[in-house]
Amino acid sequence: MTREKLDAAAVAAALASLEGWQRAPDRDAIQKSFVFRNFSEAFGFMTRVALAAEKMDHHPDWSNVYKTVDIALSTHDAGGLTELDITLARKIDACADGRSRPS
Ligand code: H2B
Repeated sequence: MTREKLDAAAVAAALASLEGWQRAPDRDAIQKSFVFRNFSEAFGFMTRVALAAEKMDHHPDWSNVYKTVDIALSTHDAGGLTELDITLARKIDACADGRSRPS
């Protein structure tokens, strides 16, 4: 998978195929908030994401407050969005597996 930066059209096409992900307002990244029923579900989700991210050697920028997990994806080495971020976004959605609701 390439670490080349995606152009604006490629980012737009990728976002159209992803649910709930949007461009970050202040940097070349995409972001999404996940809200779970409780902390256990949020942390279980984070654990699954951590394992998927480690396997890809591609990691999210994220924070957790109680049952909310805020995630931003960007390829630091490339200074912006690459195919790796889109692939990780899909894996993250699979980790949420319908347990989260839109914030
Ligand atoms: N994660 C993200 N999001 N961007 C990167 O550029 C990146 C990463 N680089 N995880 C990886 C690790 C790199 O530092 C290691 C050495 O492969």
